Amino acid sequence: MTAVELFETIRSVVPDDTVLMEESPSNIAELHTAWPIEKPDSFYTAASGSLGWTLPASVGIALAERDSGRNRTVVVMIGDGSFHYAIQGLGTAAAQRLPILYVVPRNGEYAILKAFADLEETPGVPGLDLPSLDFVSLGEGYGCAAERAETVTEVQVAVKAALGRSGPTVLEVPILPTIPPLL
Ligand SMILES: Cc1ncc(C[n+]2csc(CCOP(=O)(O)OP(=O)(O)O)c2C)c(N)n1
Ligand SMILES: [Mg+2]
Repeated sequence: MTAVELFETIRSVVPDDTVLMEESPSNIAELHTAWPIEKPDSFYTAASGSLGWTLPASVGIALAERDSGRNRTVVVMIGDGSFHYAIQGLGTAAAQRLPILYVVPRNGEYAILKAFADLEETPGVPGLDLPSLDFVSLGEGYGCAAERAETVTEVQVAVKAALGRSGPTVLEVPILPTIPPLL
């Protein structure tokens, strides 16, 4: 599945007033293609580009949705690298029974840093691959429901299941890795 296919599939299943959050650096263009932001207060990301904001921020936003009675669905697109910068927020989301859907577009790498390496003409930078990470185990370890989906149909089924839960879900989806041009 491509990143665009993944994002389009999720957009087609969740409610129209869903709050979208993002920390998936190499896929931002695909996300905005598949999921245009048309309403105020419906999209959140870190303006600074610093990793580790979105996951704990999603806990705050979901708490506010519940406390205000607005109860919009919160969906977080978070890269397989970015996932680890403030992962302990998953424990709070689980303890507070917050129905957040965390989607991990798993490309197996720090793709945006490979793009920077291309831009800087520095081939072979070490440490930019992320093999053998098990996001289902990580999610379950923090008390979340967790699934892995590989096809459009599997993603649709998994998202519908997540929407029916009272607590958080981690959904790992392998995607085709791409290195976006930065210029
Ligand atoms: C706190 C912090 N540390 C390091 C970085 C540098 N950095 C920017 S993007 C990135 C990798 C993100 O990887 P992933 O979430 O898998 O997204 P992908 O690029 O693969 O889409 C890193 C380490 C940063 N922005 N903030
Ligand atoms: Mg990645």
